Amino acid sequence: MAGAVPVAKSLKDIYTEDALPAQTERWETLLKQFKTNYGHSPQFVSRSPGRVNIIGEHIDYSLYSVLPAAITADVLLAVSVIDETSPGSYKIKVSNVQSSKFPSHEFDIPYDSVNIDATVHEWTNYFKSGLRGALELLRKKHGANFKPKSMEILMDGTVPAGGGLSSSAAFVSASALAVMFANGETAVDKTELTELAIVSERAVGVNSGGMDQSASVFSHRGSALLVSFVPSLTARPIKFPKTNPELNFVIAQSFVVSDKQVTAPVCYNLRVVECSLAAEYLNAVLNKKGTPLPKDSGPLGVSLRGFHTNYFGETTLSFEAQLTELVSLTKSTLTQTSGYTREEIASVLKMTVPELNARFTSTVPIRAEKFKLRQRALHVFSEALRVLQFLSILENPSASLSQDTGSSTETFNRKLGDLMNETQESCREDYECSCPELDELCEIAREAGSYGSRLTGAGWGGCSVHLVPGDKVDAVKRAWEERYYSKRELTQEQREAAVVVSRPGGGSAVFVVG
Ligand code: NG1
Ligand code: MG
Repeated sequence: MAGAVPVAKSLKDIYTEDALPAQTERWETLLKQFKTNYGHSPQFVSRSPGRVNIIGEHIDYSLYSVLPAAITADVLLAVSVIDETSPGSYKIKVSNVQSSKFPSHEFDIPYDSVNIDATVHEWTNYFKSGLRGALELLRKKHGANFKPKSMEILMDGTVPAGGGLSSSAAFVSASALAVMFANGETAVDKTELTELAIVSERAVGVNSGGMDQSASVFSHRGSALLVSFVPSLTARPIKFPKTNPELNFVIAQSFVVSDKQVTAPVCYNLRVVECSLAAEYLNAVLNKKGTPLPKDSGPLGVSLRGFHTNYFGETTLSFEAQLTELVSLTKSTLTQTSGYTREEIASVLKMTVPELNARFTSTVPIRAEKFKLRQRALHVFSEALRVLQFLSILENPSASLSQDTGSSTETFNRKLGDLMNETQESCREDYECSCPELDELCEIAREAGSYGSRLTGAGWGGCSVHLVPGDKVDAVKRAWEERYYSKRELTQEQREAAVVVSRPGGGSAVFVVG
């Protein structure tokens, strides 16, 4: 048992020391604004942070472990339970501190269903998807006739949207948590909350994996988090050893906005489909016993991890050796570098094209002539391997340095950084989820002293993450300013938010007001 979401007594329980002054001011403004909007104080605030992914990109939906960390930026929902129901429905009033960008809404929601129109891009959809997930859980606990409470909500979100720092998962997790708490669940189980947030977010139209919601809910201040999905969801805090100079994760915005909901048919959702098709294809060709892939918790019910397990069965090979073998099997089996048509894949899977479409491309719309199974599988297996290697360097720094002669801190940094650089190359070449601006930010940073630079999150824009020793942070920032940010038309606000030196923050929490 991972335990319950903490009920914080003070903001010190939530934020790192350097973030406290600004956060205290922000919370006071939120509580005041709530009073202005609704005429009384909120009863509680639910909070869930964004995250930066350190390593393990686009492999969570293939059910391989990933290593994210929560950031300070978060979603706050100030909430009050109200007594405004009608016989068939309850009321949800939602407003946002940025009211010109995110207009207020009042919903009368029927007791039996929460309607979400994923084709309309509407900010409150994320709240509704958290609401829907939480209600499913509440009904499982209290019976099908459970009647949710009416609520007034004011949101303040500081995670940039479409920026690869997972604003959506922070919003969905904070919403589900708020609904649970408002309905009397004062000890919300972290695993239950995460699992429901993962499934709920798919209702908004993106077939996402489970990394973001896990990072948002489970993170511990000062640690990254190893999130694993097999055999079940687990999250383990991972400390970074102290080095001198201290290592920092620096996050830099590209200001290329990639809205996953809009681009999903040719980007994110297409990759999810390609990975599942690669799993089926490899299984059909390589699994001589002909055992079908096991149904799993990935978005399409079959995953590369499922193929992996099916292929090796009981084995004495180490997990690293298995992944290394899978990389070479992919190269020798999936030889078509230009991709595979639906007809080619269907014939290997012994199904018709309509059957293939019904099974893999009907629940989420995608647009593609060819599916690049080779490149996608190569990225996934090699990235899963890099996560393991990264972890073993972190957990056993002296072993990984034993044959080295130079300064041990320097070698440690270089080894971690090299893995992050390899991730970026794999994302650019094989997964095709980078973009020229992200590549440029990485190039500039490396030249100015970053050990490892890569995109973070889904990519195609958004943020990048860089491993930079404390004495090089200023030089890297200056280089970006001169060579990247000064060449773009940015508002003062964007300029100020462009680069963040991140300390791993805490996960979801509830704060009782009063
Ligand atoms: P972002 O783009 O940061 O929301 C997405 C997925 C993750 C993961 C990463 C790529 C959602 C909610 N999240 O993150 O599950 O697959 O891309 O590693 O879609
Ligand atoms: Mg997101």
